Amino acid sequence: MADLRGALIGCGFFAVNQLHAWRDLPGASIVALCDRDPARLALVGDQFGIASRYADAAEMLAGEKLDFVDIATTVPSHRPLVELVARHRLPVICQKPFALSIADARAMVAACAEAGVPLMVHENFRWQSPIQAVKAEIDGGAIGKPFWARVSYRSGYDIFSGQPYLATGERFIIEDLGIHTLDIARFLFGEVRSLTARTTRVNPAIKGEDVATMLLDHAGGLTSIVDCSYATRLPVEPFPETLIEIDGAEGTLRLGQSYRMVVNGRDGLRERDLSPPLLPWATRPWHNVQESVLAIQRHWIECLRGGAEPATSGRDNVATFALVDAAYESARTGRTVDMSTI
Ligand code: NAD
Ligand code: 89V
Repeated sequence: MADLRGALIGCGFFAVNQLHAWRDLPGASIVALCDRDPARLALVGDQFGIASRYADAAEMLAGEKLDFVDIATTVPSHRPLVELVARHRLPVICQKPFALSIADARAMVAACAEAGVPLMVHENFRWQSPIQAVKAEIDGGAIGKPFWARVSYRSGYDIFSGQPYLATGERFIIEDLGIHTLDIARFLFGEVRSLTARTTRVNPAIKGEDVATMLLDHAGGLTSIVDCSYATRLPVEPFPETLIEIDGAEGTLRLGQSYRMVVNGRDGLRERDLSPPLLPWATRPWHNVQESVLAIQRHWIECLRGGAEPATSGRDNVATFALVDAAYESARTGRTVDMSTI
């Protein structure tokens, strides 16, 4: 079967990971690149040996024969680009954060539904192998029915040198990072009925909040805490690990620092090292995130070939995006937000 022909829009900091993963995956190839910054276009095009290069996405879509488009730009361009691709009736992947607003997120889902094309949000954190292993333990009943959980990401890593735009937005940690950990909470514990959040900014050099603590009431009765910080100086820097604690009716599960999982459950006490593999092109400490890029892109190829809806489809991601919106609203008003109002 011939490779699916993909085009990538946005050749910035993170897109390089996506291009490495596309190069490693059988079944799809990136045949054209687009970036409005000629220097990035030339650098990345040369690095990956991709000769078809465009400064304008509309020109690329008019000039290339494609099977899908991968959008790796920052959020302001997501809606216009997704809608442009939908007008060309092509399947589309869009990086997180999906949208500037929930209205934009819903509009992109509607545009792709009307065009009859799949839309996946590149929400990769749930695809990290340690998170998948935690999900398998829960689903396998290792600790019985979970009733309490914590999804925690606390770091002092300088994220701003690689992604300077993160220092300038009104919204920072919930929109950029909390969106991943809220998605993990949905993935592991199901949909959310209500949410309460508190935020603060510790780093005076940035505009948005860099600490957030969120309390989630899940529809199944479980309560979870989702907390994140880029102002936390630990003796051993855990970036970019998500730590997880789950209490179940028949035991407990802990995913601790350095990817150590301890399950004290139905089958007694078990400890596993869930360190992700270091892919040939990966660099520590990003290798955990980089492995999840490979996994989500493999999933996309399987879904396109099999006609299945991706796990993090646009439709699915609207529910994660709603949690982000609810968190900002709760932090602003001091009130608990009923998710049916978002
Ligand atoms: P970046 O600024 O380094 O790169 C974005 C690139 O897109 C730039 O080269 C820019 O010139 C180009 N671009 C923007 N609008 C364009 C348009 N309309 N047409 C053509 N090119 C355009 O940003 P980044 O750090 O690579 O982040 C990109 C996205 O990836 C963000 O949404 C970010 O949140 C996300 N991201 C995701 C992860 C993850 O783990 N999923 C990690 C890091 C970043
Ligand atoms: O997803 C992101 O945009 C990254 C990271 C997870 C490291 O915060 O900035």
